[in-house]
Amino acid sequence: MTALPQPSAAPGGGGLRHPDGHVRYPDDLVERYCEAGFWRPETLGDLLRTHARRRPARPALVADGRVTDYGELDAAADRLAGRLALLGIAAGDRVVVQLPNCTEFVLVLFAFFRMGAVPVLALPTHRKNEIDQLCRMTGAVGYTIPGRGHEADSGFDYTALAEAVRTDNPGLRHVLLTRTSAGTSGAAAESAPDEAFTLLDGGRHRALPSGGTPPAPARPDPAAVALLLLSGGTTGAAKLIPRTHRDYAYNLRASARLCGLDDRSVYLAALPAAHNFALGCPGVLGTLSAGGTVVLAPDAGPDRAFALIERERVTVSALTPPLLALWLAEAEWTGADLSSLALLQVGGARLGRAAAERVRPGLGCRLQQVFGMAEGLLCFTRPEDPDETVLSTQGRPLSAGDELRVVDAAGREVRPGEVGQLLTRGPYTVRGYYRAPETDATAFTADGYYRTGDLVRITPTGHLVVEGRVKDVINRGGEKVPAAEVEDHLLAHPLVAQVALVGVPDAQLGERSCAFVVPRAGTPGRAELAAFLRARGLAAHKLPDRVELVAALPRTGAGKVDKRALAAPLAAAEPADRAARS
Ligand code: OOB
Repeated sequence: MTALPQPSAAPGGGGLRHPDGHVRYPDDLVERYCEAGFWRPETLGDLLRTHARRRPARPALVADGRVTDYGELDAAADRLAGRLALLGIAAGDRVVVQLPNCTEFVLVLFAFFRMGAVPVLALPTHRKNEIDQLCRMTGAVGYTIPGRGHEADSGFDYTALAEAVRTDNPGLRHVLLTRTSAGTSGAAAESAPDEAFTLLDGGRHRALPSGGTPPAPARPDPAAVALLLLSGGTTGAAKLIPRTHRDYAYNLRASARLCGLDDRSVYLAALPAAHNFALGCPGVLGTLSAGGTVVLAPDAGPDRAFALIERERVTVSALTPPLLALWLAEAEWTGADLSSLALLQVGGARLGRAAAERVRPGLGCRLQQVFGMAEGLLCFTRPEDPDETVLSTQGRPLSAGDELRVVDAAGREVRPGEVGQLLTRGPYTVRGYYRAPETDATAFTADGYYRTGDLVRITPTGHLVVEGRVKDVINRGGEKVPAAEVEDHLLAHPLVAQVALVGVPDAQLGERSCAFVVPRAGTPGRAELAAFLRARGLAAHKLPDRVELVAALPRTGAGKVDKRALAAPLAAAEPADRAARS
């Protein structure tokens, strides 16, 4: 958006790769981002320090009725970092973190940030296939999972998963479990927060080492990778997004400022906090950077969320469109007092106009549309925007340093207001994926723009409207399903000769997946194929919602499967804007 100089051409995604796996920003932009004040010499581990020093007794986290104040969280993160260092986890080591929204999630994140260890953020719904992939891609030395107390909540045995993952990933030296009591009220209050984890060791639980005073970990370089986020993806292979301390610190600080967060703000983390939206846009970390209070909800269902909003006087939260629909339905008859809620962010998938219009009358708060991606770029409608803009656009870029191009299929910039693929770069958008030079060659332009795969148009006021996408990803209510990944697994089924996974419009989720299968023999049905994928360790949201058997897959002139032709009859049966009208 700003008139920045065009950098010299280099091969696509061909920036210099740092030994820690991220592609560096070119020197001229580093200088510019520092001079503009976007980047500061700060680390994510620093983020709590000021508030902890000034007002240690202020509540930082509320989870399951238990309050952790700033002083306590700050000190516990240091102690936990020390104990993890004694265990042998070092700066630069990767550790997969798979935890629901709970105190321990935030605590272990800060411990890793301070040690310079790099959390790899898995979602609670990920299963063996996804976790194996994360371990392989990162060479993770550790894996953090919920202990039994949490299992009771989710009904899933993460301990068994961890044992299986460890068998297939010998480099995985440590499995950290939240303690049985942690995350549930009762006994949790009695144990210090840094006692929140135990080690899983040959089927037994062992305490973390605590002998002697652990050396204070050296403060990481603000330019180093702080965390790895999972990409929603534009192609088949899973990809990780390396976010550095200073770029992510800017991401969350600028988001918090835009949303007007301060030390009176109370943010309800209803979406998984491991997802960029709820983590740093401004989310959990942005709220803590502003000195506010984070309320952690184990799920986003309206029952629990409304009770928390009333009890904790929540002022701000974030949702995807399908969850908003549930909240709106519940709000019609709930007795809960939602009057503290001032702002509701909605993003992750396209929000229909009708649902957008119901937010203020239904929930009594302002709506903010958010169009974002874990790769970086965030667009927000602003509090001061006219209603029409908030209802009909997905916002405008967060930063004056964000550069956007909208291009046609040949890569040429379209005329203002026309629809094209969005390309972007800026002070918090990555220049390449983690250790993936081949993907980078197509996912980024020669001059470092990320090809979002989203089709957008830009209004005269600079707001974006998302019109569709060119990437082969199904957006299932905000959860992204990379079609090629699921197709590869389905092709392994003995009865499947060919397959194409296609998104079809759906009133609840915006989109659901349909697998068009050319059978080799027999009639493989939905239940059988879903069970097959589940057994291969795929997360539930990737299982096809529907299976259609066909004699052949239609092809485009170029010989590729014509997914549009496949989806058309199903789309006609379920008009695309029905979600908007529901
Ligand atoms: C968020 O992040 P991801 O990485 O799970 O997915 C990014 C993709 C975007 O490229 C776009 O295709 C889609 O999700 N998307 C939207 C949207 N917000 C995201 N499509 C239409 N309308 C929207 N408002 O989804 C994400 C990250 C940070 C904040 C919010 C969402």
